[in-house]
Amino acid sequence: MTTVATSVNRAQNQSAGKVISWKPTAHGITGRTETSYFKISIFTDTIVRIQLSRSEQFFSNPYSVVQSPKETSLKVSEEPEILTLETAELKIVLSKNEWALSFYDQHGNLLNQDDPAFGVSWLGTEVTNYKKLQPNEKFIGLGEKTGGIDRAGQAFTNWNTDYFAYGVNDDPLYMSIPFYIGIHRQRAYGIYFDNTHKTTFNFGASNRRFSYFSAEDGDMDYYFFQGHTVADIISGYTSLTGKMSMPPLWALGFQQCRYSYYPESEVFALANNFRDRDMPADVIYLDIHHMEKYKVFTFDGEKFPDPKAMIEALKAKGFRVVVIMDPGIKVEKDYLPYQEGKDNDLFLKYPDGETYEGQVWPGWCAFPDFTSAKTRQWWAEKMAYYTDAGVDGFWTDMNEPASWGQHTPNLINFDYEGQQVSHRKARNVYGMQMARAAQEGAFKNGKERPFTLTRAGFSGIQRFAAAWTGDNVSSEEHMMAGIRLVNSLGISGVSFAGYDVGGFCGEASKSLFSRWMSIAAFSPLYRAHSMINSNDAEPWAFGEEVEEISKNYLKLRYQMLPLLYAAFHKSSQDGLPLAKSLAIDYSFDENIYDGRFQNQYLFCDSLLVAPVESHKEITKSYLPNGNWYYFYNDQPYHGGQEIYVDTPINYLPVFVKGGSILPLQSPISHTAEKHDGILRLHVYKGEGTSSYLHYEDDGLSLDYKNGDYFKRAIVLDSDRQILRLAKATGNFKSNYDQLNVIFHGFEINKIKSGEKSLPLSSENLAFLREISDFDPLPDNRLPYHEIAGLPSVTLPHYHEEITITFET
Ligand code: NBV
Repeated sequence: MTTVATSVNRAQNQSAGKVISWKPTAHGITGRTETSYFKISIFTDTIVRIQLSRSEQFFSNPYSVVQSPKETSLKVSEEPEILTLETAELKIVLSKNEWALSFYDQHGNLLNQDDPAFGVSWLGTEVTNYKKLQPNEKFIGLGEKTGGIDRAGQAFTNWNTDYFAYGVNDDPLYMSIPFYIGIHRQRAYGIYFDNTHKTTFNFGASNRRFSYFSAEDGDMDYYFFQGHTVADIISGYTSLTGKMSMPPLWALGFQQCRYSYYPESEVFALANNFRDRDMPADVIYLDIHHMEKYKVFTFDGEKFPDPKAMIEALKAKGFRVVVIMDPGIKVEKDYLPYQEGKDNDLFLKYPDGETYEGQVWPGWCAFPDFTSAKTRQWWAEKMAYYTDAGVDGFWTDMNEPASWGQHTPNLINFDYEGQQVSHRKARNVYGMQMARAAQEGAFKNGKERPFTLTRAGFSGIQRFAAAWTGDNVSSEEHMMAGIRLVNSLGISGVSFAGYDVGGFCGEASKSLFSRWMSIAAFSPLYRAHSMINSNDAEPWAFGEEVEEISKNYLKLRYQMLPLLYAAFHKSSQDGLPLAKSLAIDYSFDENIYDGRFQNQYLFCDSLLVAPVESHKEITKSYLPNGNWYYFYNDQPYHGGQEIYVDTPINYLPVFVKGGSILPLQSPISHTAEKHDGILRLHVYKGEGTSSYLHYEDDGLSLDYKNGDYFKRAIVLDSDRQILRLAKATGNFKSNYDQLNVIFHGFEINKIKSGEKSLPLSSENLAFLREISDFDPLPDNRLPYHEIAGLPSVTLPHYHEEITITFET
């Protein structure tokens, strides 16, 4: 390996300099500049990888990218001052006098441009790419980052950090995703910086010349995405770094956690409470007290004398159990996992070969090197201890990795798939590799889909686990911040995400808890959690009114399961999130970035959720272009305007997008319970045609991969008044046998299926049950709970191909 630029002045900025030579490669070009080696590789017509290194050998991250370059129609041409690489959708111009790239779309519109003087530069080992700030450029994404949705004017660090009770503007948190999208002049582009060191992203903080991304060390190695829409760019990023697989259906239900439920009798009491109170739930968590002295792969024999029997009994009540796993392995001579780790060389080590030890819950611990395949396999095998006992889900905590003192020494060695690197390069991927091991271990239980939840992660984590936003606080601002964190994770490939409902640290007030329960009913992951030594925080612990409100939204969540499940399926295919920041579909609408509206999001593409603090009784919401219906009473609104909405504590503002097809079912108390067999299709009048892809499978096994699913397009033509349910594909028999179509916004006198007239009925509908005893609504406000006289029709055979026409 040779290194260029031996006379580097490490105290001063040194740019890549002039392009000295270049030659074509199979997918692009490679060459040298005055101070570095470079490679440009075309992955697809819209995705290109840029690499610059000061050594002849390029370093890469083996963990995140799962796609390799495809055949494209690349054309390379040279002029005296520039080199041009062109695909069907992207033009890249390299200035040869001083390495600087400009990216254009196929129409010649400028998307992104290096700072002409600094382009790619080094300062010591630190490598940076400076990009010219574009007029009114907005920046979204970057995963689990606090702050507003537009990140312009701010800077962020990626360094996975255990941050108890973080502030709503603090940085960095637990997970690093160095991917962002820039938006300007009605256009967007994406950049994924594939460097796992500590990185900084500056979107015009403390300067007005450039944005930049830099890494403490390693190569400049980034992917550039061109797309017609922000959604295209996210799909591009998730085709590069992978998509989540279908989770088990039960993971979409309500999940109850606490630090910690024990002993066994308390866990049973919890389960019984949910069932006795008729509050739907699917998951109970066992936090660190389930272990003996916090030792992973143990159960405390006193607290949990027979875990297998307990889990079986919980399953009989429709509950799945998730256990926590921390990476630290207690240093204890006779503790088998410790011995095995030592004997088989599975732990992180100092460069002199001594095992690295840090302090966590069990005391002094050794840390499995999850960046080694051997260690991951061992860990996955050890998990048989849990899966044999019937545990279905795994929660990887403290995997930044966290330890007392919060300063893992940088010289610790990590295998990093044989690259042998230091903590500086490996920290950010450690948590993701622990989640990967956990997923492997969960898979070993046989035929069921695993559910894994992780705190730390890096780009690509969506392939291995769902994510939650760590130790948040019981406050209004945290409730709102959590929404933005989840939406930002969604922009960055992580669709399955959530926050601790009620707040982990502190005590939620009654109203805060109520509101949080209702907002999170519209979060991909619906999980409540609270800290040790805090008040009880189950949905019935705050009194009757909160219980009623929680029950309402829990029931609604379970009614929405067909919608949610189809949305998970869609996301597993196109990589777009379920909780969609409005910046995805309404990227060029300035209003959505307004601080007052930036927490709003689209859920499952049809529902506009407008979260509001719990103490507010009225709020302003912004409806983007289109037509909308207030969810609870069908009041129609034109989009493109700000509106006032009443926000009594029992109603979270939600609007249905015109043209939506919302599939709902009868409420059930857990996902394995039978519903009434009727699929209720709510169709909302919009403009032109709109469609929805209905998806079902057994919700549990991997058989869907072999064609055991039921999938069909449902298309609504609002102008011609036709609803078509296409022939289903797949071998799975639908879970529903009857179809009930409910029409919103249409005036209908006659309905026909083919030539046959169908009996039209009129329905009075409530999405939430009436909370009659409290009636917190002031007298002058409408009770929203009833929508009267909606036309509806029932068909006996849901699975058939159906065309319905309706006449006014
Ligand atoms: O395992 C205890 C907690 C857990 O409940 C929480 O969700 C994690 O984020 N864990 C952190 C460790 C200690 C927190 C003070």
